[in-house]
Amino acid sequence: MEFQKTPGWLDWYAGPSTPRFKVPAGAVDAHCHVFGPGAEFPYAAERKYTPCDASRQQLFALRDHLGFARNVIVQATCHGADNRAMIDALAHSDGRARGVATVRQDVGDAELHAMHEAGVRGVRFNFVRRLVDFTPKNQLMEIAGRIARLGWHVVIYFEAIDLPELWDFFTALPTIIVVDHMGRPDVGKPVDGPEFELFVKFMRQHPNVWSKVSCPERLSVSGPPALNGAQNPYRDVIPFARRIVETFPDRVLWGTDWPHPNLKDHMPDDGLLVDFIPQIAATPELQHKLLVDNPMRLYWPEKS
Ligand code: 0GY
Repeated sequence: MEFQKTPGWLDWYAGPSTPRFKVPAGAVDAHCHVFGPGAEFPYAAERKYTPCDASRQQLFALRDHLGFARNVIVQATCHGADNRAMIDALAHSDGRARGVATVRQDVGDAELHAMHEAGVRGVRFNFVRRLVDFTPKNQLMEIAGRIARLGWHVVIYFEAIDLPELWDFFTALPTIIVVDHMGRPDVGKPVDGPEFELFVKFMRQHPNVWSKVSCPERLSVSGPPALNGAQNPYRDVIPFARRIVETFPDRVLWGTDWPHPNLKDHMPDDGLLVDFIPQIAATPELQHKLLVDNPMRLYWPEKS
């Protein structure tokens, strides 16, 4: 099947630099996606964007280039609840990838068990309006109850401004909760201002809440060096990510977010994203927790 990319869509960066920062042995890229290829795994009818293809082979080549050992592949909204591309990637990873799926309320127990066998360890609930039509919360809560029995967790994606309204639902979830991209703070606001304080409180009051300190390229207002000559790429995101890493060192994860859906201004060099890590996790100990200990405890507990 032929798919026409969404206008303005940028392809992922094909020649990433070799990072100067060497990630620790066994490091996990805990947030990345596969897109199609559309001819083999068609994009979902209900999608809000049509991406460029980004195959498992290309993802695994990037993993090796950047020095990572493992991936956590998160179902992207362009595939809806059809998890075949993600599961195919898990099946071809030699056990080096685990997955986070999107499921509907009518998913069967046999299907959930098959996904578990394939390496799925979580479901993603998405509350970002430009990406999905919302699933009613009672349906999500029922899904959460079922996947809790498999020992899975829930990954949540939302904008900072929506946290107050979603708070009661999130805090009632019966599993570990992993927040994508620190709940998308507005980094133009102060790191100790009321909006980000609410997110810190969310993590402080609820020890089952983890956060990905990922996506500086998505959150940054200052942008990368090529755009504005800044010394520090994405420097405005650093205080936010650093605060979360230093306050909750045992509940943070990091990922490239390759192939970077929906970026229209610039496409990050994944090598530079890896070089960003020491700015948000300043010591070898913090880096090891972020890149190895924490993701292994959550996704490969049998090996950690
Ligand atoms: C991300 C972010 C985005 C998209 C998706 O599943 C998706 O389509 O997650 C976004 O557009 O902010 O984490 O990949």
